Amino acid sequence: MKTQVAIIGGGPSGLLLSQLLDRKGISSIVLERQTREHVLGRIRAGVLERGLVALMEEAGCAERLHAEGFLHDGTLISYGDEMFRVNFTEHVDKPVVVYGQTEVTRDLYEARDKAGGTIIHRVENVVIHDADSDAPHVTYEVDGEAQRIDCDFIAGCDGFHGVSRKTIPEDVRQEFEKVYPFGWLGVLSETPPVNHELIYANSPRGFALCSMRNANLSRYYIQCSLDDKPEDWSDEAFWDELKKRIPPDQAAKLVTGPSIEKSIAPLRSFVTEPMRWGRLFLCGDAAHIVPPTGAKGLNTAASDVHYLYHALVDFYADGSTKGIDSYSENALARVWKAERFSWWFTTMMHQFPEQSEFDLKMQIADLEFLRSSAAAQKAMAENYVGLPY
Ligand code: RFL
Ligand code: PHB
Repeated sequence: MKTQVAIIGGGPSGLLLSQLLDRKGISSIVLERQTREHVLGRIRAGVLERGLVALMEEAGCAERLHAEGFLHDGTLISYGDEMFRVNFTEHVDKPVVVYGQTEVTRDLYEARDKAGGTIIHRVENVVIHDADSDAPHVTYEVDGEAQRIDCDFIAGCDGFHGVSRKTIPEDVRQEFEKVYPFGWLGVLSETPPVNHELIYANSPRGFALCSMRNANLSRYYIQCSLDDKPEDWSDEAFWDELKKRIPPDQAAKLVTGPSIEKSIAPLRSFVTEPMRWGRLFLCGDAAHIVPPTGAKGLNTAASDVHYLYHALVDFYADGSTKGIDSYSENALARVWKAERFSWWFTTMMHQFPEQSEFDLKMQIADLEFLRSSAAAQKAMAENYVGLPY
């Protein structure tokens, strides 16, 4: 087979890139290891920056997002007996949209189907060849049969555990990592959200987050031990613990119910440099991971897609390699700022096992400053709604 861009990974980055390229007449083939049902069964991000919404609009996939997504123009932060609000629209005149990654992915799959796009599921043993030449190709197996795609470029959109990043030779690749000593236990339940805005809670018992998907679908998280297993936590134990970590007036109105999904995610900050090697470009979680506290993972994946999409469109329009040559630098400049924000917010909101009394005082001082300073709130709002591309 032949295509212009071979895309490895059919998560949100890969699908969005494929759909955007198609609308500019650039062909692509998406290779995905899992079934579509598996990809759509993963419950992940919930908060979309304006930049991602704009890309979905450009991709022709934003109709349902606009009809069903919720505009949030602020968020709540609690600690001790305090709860305060950071107002996004007042400080930076931009809201975020609460709309699940699952729905973003579903909308993109539908658009690719409608356009007759090629997405090959259940691929195995994907190998990238000659990415540092002018004629790269990808081999893989599907149903035990060997296949080959010849292409101009390869987009590595295959997440943290994919093959693309590891294709870049070790003497070229640099990795930067911080692993946090805790995870997030997440529960999805068909109950009305406790508040119409998200609540990020710093409690002496550990972090908690109250989020949502729609008027009758709530998403809650609590900080947990890395040794915990989802099955160790009964629904009752989860709700009891959540109530102890959020302000009492919110706990009193929390509607509980059976969980329809329960999972644990470890927290990590990770960046690989460079994000380009020859004709291979890394996008999204394949190149970087953030702890979910700042809601930046999917949004940073989207900014990578933006830079790569424009670089490829320029290349196919007039042979310009300017965008391609600056892809890694442009993408990384924004990635590192998202890393900084996610690390800062995570550090301020969680309990760390080795935390000293001094560290605790610093957390409270950071929170007090954020509560009382318009400048600090503006900086938080600017980062949360998304830095410009
Ligand atoms: P994905 O979604 O991991 O997709 C990669 C795809 O590649 C496939 N794959 C392969 N395919 C072919 N061959 C191989 N060898 C392959 N290896 C892997 C995989 O099956 C998969 O389908 O990466 P992508 O597209 O870069 O998207 C990144 C986002 O999924 C991720 O950053 C976010 O979910 C992070 N995240 C959040 N981001 C936000 O912006 N806002 C949020 O509110 C937010 N909340 C979250 C989150 C992530 C979470 N978890 C579970 C880590 C909340 C949580 C709990
Ligand atoms: C979510 O709704 O899943 C969510 C929201 C905000 C975050 C992380 C996750 O910071």
